[in-house]
Amino acid sequence: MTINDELWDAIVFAERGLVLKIVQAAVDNDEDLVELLNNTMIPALREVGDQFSAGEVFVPEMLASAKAMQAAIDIVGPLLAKTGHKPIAKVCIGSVRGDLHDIGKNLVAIMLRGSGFEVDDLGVNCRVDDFEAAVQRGAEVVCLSALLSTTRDAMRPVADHFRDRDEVKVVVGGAVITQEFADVIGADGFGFDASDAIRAVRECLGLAGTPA
Ligand code: B12
Repeated sequence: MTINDELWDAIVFAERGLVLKIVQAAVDNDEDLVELLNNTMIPALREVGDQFSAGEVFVPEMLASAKAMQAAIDIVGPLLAKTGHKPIAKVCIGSVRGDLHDIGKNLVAIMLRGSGFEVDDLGVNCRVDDFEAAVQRGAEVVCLSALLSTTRDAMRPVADHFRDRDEVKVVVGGAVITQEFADVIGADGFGFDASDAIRAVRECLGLAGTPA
């Protein structure tokens, strides 16, 4: 696993300008952007979370690192999302009620778009009605994201709402979500990270095993 130490430090210390410079150089040099995301950027932000847990940094520092990360994703995202194909299906995604974390949700949306799905991104703090409205607009899969132990229970009413609707699938994910939790609330799928989200969405649409 290759870790870009300079980019790691730039995210941890929230040096936005430096983050942008390094990521733009990676794009210009045709580096593997998925590897950069998975091996450096995401773990660096996780490190900030660990420092927050340990009381070494506080919300403002966590927010500054998140902004630096989001700025980098704004460069990388459109490149990952390029697809010339006709959409496979329409899905919607949102962070559940009470949850304002959106970096992981945004990444999942980018990767789904890059894998040929049309994505209706509902943003953060989404309620059952927001997901229902997206289904009315044509979403076949409802993707829910939660990062807090206190907000993951907000997935339950959404799963309950769509339980008897065979034509709508519910896929859940986020740092506090496990397969076990997904089973307990009766979700149709669980994805561990952005690539696994694609697998989960394809599987619940019966597309497993076919090429993306
Ligand atoms: C950045 C950050 C923030 C930023 C968010 C900015 C933003 N725009 O998102 C800010 C500063 C606003 C913030 C606020 C808070 N945060 Co915060 N935050 C983080 C941090 C450091 C990184 C999260 C992140 O973006 N990770 C990178 C992304 C790429 O990873 P990800 O979100 O996990 O997503 C991946 C997978 O989970 C999955 N995935 C995500 N969604 C979905 C959806 C589907 C359908 C699927 C299939 C997969 C999937 O794929 C993604 C890509 O690989 C985490 C630490 C951590 N270890 O997660 C804490 C963390 C989540 N925060 C935490 C806390 C406590 C808070 C606050 C309550 C702090 C406070 N006292 O105010 C508030 C809550 C605000 C709210 N109401 O939501 C705790 C949660 C603890 C818990 N178990 O509940 C953490 C774990 C930090 C810690 N170690 O204590 N936070």
